Amino acid sequence: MCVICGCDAHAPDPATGVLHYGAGPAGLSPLRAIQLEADVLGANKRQAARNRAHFAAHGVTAYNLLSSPGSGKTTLLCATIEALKSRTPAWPLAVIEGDQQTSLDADRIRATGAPAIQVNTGRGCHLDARMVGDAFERLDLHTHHAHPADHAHHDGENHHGGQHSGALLFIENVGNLVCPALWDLGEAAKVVVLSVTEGEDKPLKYPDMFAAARLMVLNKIDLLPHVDFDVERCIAYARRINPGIDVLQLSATRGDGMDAWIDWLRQPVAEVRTVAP
Ligand SMILES: Nc1nc2c(ncn2[C@@H]2O[C@H](COP(=O)(O)OP(=O)(O)OP(=O)(O)O)[C@@H](O)[C@H]2O)c(=O)[nH]1
Ligand SMILES: [Mg+2]
Repeated sequence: MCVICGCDAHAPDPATGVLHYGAGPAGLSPLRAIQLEADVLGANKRQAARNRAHFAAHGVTAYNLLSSPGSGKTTLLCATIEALKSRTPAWPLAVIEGDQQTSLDADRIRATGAPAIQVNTGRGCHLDARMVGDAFERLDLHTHHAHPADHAHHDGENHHGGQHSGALLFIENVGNLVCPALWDLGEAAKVVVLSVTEGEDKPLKYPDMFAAARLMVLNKIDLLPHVDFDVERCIAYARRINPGIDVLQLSATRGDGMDAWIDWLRQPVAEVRTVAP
């Protein structure tokens, strides 16, 4: 359970009878939100800032992949690693895998030949910045040396002719469409993966996640003929929550949309933009 889920006082809506727990935008009462902002999330933000500076110093761009359990994050990462193998110049990359238990996902990543560190959160429902900082120190990517221009690149001043030039760190968060949205890990951007078996209403029902994400990957589009899922309506819902969100339609298993995804990853970091949680 997340300590900032705000499962305290509630008030029924007199018109609808719906019980609302927490009054703040993240489901917190204002007092509780202020207290936690000052300690738990405040400490996390400071560590996230250290991670961000650390990544920049090593020429690393980090992406935080988020979704409900089973949307296809690990499958997408494995397919991405395979797709990048044929691209030149080679792009150093590594993965930090977050799950409550097991090393199954890190094992799947390592089977591709890419380095992966598994973080088990136990009863925790999200990765925090300290976990990611600790894991990053154990990766060879940590010894990757930034191109002299990469610092300017991260400041948005140098795009190396429009192509990304550093190393890539993928952080696969714990499968959970709620709590991980609130935790800055020092990433360049959050990427939310939504699969077409989950229903097109998810951006409206879990708005914090879609508000925090820079990109929505609509995965498992190979299943569209078999499910009742309105792609255009889903995209409209996502843009109602976050008008600037990018959207890519993809099948991690069949390969549809992979080129556009790789292009998105290779775009200049300044264009990815950091979205404050
Ligand atoms: N049909 C189809 N199945 C997919 C696709 N991507 C993933 N899957 C399947 O969806 C299931 C879950 O995929 P994972 O990659 O383990 O999902 P995940 O988001 O990493 O799951 P957690 O780490 O448990 O949150 C597996 O059976 C995958 O084979 C896709 O594009 N199409
Ligand atoms: Mg996974």
